Amino acid sequence: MTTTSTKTELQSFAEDVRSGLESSPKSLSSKYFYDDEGSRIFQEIMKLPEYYLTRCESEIFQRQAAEIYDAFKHENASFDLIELGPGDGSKTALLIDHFLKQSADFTYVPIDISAEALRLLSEHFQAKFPDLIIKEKNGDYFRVLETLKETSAERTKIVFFLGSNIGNFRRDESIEFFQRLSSAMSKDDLLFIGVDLQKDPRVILRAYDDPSGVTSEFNLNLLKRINRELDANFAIENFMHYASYHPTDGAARSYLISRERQTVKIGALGQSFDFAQWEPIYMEISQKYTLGMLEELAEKSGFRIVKNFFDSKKYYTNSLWKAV
Ligand code: AVJ
Repeated sequence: MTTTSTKTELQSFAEDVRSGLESSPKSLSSKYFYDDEGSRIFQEIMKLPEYYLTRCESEIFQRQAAEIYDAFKHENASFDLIELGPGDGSKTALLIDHFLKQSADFTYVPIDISAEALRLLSEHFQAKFPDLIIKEKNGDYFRVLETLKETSAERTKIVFFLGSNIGNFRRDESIEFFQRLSSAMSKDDLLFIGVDLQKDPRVILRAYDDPSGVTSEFNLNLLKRINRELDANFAIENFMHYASYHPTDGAARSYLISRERQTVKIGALGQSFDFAQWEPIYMEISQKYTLGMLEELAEKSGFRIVKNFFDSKKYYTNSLWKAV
């Protein structure tokens, strides 16, 4: 969640930008949205009245913490709560607060690729919950899970992947992601994911096309990041945010559209890229699921659904899966 720092990180960023802009249609990977500024703008998005996802997940945790805890401890009295990409951890904090009040025997293990984000989260959580045992792990999700599988095999693991982050994967990518997770987990370990459900298409579209322009800023920020980190000259005002939702495949997608014919130079690649007028750059997918799709996804990737928790509008689900 910080500025790309090491040589290899910068190189893979450059490589990904190159292959994206050489593709047809052009694309950029949404995983690069979250530099410091991008993370700040995402916090703004979560406060938008149109962006219902965060509020739905918080409502589920606020109202159903007891039921969630029952489902967790039904499996095992003591556990490791492992969170993939915790962000600011504000939603997880709602559950942790309840678990501690129930004197639950658990350790909180946040995993993040950014050491700085992890440090801030741990400090904040330790101050907020003095009794919480925190063992933060810096690194790649799968590598960390593999080591945990060896070093603490006897502990039941409950892996959290919240905030509809799974929505940023294509269908095939999400199956691959969960298959890798299940092979890094032991039988009877649990997975707890946040998933945005299909609903009134207009409600979904508005969440990615807010009139205040915050989502537009979020997308354009990636061009600014490329300018800064890869020595490029994108003229930001020459691109505009465009969001779509397709009810037939349940996918919200966002694009940056080139308002005019233009050429952009990327110094770090020693390369220029031509844009036709109205040519799109495909930026992000935010997949929305049906319960049927979710069941199929669980089954194909080595899990079965134990229980789904819903918000009052049934816009969103936190789904508890067991590795089989
Ligand atoms: C962080 C992936 C859940 O897709 O809803 C929000 C990112 N993009 N608005 C989402 C996002 C535009 C968000 N996730």
